[in-house]
Amino acid sequence: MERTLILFKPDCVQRRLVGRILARFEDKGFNLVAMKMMQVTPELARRHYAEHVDKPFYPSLEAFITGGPLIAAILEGPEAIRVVREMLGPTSGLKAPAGTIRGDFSSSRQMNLIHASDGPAAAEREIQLYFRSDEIVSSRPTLAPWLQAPDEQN
Ligand code: FUP
Repeated sequence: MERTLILFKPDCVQRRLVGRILARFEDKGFNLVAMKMMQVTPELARRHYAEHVDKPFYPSLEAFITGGPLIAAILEGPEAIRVVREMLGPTSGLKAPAGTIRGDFSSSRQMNLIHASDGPAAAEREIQLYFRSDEIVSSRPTLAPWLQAPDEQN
């Protein structure tokens, strides 16, 4: 089982797409273990996007991500980090194939609706950035035996 951080970015909240996109993750069988609405501060934005702070597009990215409320959540499931990234599609909504979230709902590189951690190290770092440990629940969903066979679960 893996955990990954996702953000329903401000464009997703403003466009009222949170319910439809959350439904895709629920339909796939992911377990939602934390969720909250918040406003990202410039300081948190700089920590989250540390690898991009010096890039020319950063000021615009910071204005966007701090420009309205967003919803942060943690999804749990087998190979969650890779599977969620594949459900999002490539960064730009114009390049993302139909059937992916960005491909179906976004026509922008910046306003691409959802963030998801891109690897195990990022997931660990980003989960700690957005959630305290007492904000994360630990419950095994009763549906689990109907989502994977016992010999597939580790
Ligand atoms: P991703 O991992 O797909 O979210 O994308 P990146 O880590 O490469 O970029 C982080 C965010 O920066 C993206 F969500 C979109 C934004 N971005 C721009 O706004 N302009 C660019 O040229 C590249 C990325």
